[in-house]
Amino acid sequence: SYENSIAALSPAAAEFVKKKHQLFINGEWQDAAAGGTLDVIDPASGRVFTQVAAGEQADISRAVSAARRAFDEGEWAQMSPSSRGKLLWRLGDLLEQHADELAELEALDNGKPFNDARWGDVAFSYELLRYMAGWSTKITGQTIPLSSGAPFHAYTLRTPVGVCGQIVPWNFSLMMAVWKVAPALAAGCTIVLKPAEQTPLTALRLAELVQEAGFPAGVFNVVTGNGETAGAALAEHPDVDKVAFTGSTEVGKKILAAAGGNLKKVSLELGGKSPMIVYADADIEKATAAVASGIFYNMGQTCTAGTRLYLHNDVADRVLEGLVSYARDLKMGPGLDKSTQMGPLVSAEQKQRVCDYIASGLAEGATLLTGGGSWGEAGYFVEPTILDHTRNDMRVVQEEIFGPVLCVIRFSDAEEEDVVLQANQSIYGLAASIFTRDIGRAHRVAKRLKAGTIGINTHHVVDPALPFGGFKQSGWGREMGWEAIELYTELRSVGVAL
Ligand code: TXE
Repeated sequence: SYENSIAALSPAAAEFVKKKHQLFINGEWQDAAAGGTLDVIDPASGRVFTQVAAGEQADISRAVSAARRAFDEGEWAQMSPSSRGKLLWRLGDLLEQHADELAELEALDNGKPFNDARWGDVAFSYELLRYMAGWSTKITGQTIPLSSGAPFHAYTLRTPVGVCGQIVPWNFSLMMAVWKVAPALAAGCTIVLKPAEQTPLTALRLAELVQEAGFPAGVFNVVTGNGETAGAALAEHPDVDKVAFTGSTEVGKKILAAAGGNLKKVSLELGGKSPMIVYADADIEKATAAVASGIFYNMGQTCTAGTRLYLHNDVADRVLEGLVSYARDLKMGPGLDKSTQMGPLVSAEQKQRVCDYIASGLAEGATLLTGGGSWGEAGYFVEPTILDHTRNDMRVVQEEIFGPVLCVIRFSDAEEEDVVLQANQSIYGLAASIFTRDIGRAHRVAKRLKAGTIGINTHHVVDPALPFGGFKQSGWGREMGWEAIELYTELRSVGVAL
């Protein structure tokens, strides 16, 4: 129940939840100019448990001005790369010190299992901060011999892009924020962060920790609020130099249009419909486990979720038997209950969307192997669901469901070639995976699949050092690794007449 969820919070997390949640602008906590608030809902019970400020255009403008001042003048603009790196490392340490509390906030706000939040979202966030701390002192250009042989000493100079608007979703709220915040700070940028309206809490706690770490005022600002108001105002603001967005492809296109006003730099991490191909020669036990977590991790609300399983006929029964028993054994419950393996979806809207997709798949002729709809009396739970005998022309196979729904498409020996083409038949291209013991085939297919991240005998491949992003309508640019630093810097060519 709701009371049980709240009672399960540690004193530190409970104290944070009870606070008045304001906007963080120029190092100060402030109400929204218009005074509005948004309800925050516990998805395990459907009950409102707190409010946050509803920032709008005026608040975005205040935050952008603060970020502009911090970028152009003062301590941050003068700070040495090594001091920036130290601050980032300190922030990583603070996240680790408060890891349980942050994981509880994420589990309450988003619904995900506490252990996934603690060892997935939060641990990844502090490791990424440390990884990016290291880049602070290694952002270099090149010296370039001129092709004309002209008497010039020429070199490139890489400097921070400026004020960054960062708009993030609710599926990994803290982690999506840190994916963007860490490289931007390492590069020397300043930030206005707009978290998702469904899950604003960890971004606000992050702001407290940024302050505690000792970042100068105005370097990092958080404006909570709705997408159409606060988010849109940030994407179109003429004094923002770069916008980074993670979310739906539909909104990604709006961000792009809004950014057109001042042609700010844009990076987008959007939807996916990632295929997993299991060949007959795969290690079936390992492949089954990887496919199961490929689809069901985070209740399927993962942009890289393996939602389309292309499964060789010869091993289909064994794999499906394993997947069905995995799905049926998942312990469902509120994220704050430490024994929970599968929490609710984030919102009533998301639950409805996913249930409608399951119904549409069945209406188009899929066979239900397990699951099929909502679970429990309260909250936004959806059972882990497997739809067999789906086809590429079905909506469930083409559109992003963003829930725990696996679509199975079987193939035969004769279709070995065709299956790669089918896997590529999507407007998306975020991730893909191949399960086989044939090393030649694994590398051949890895090169043909049109996706930004490829797993061979594994599905979720993600690390602070590995560039992450999408082909096609899954986005623009690559986050993490050195490539993230490129997103947050501008390159100058300098020529010195000798
Ligand atoms: O996403 P939105 P929603 C997909 C997934 C899901 C669907 C809808 O398929 O079912 O999107 O989810 C802000 N200008 N993904 O509606 O709206 C919004 O406030 C500026 C995949 O929640 O894209 C939030 O902060 N900003 C995805 C952020 O955009 C706007 C993760 C994401 O919300 C805006 C989430 C606007 N006009 C959903 N409208 C992934 N790639 O992982 C909204 N926002």
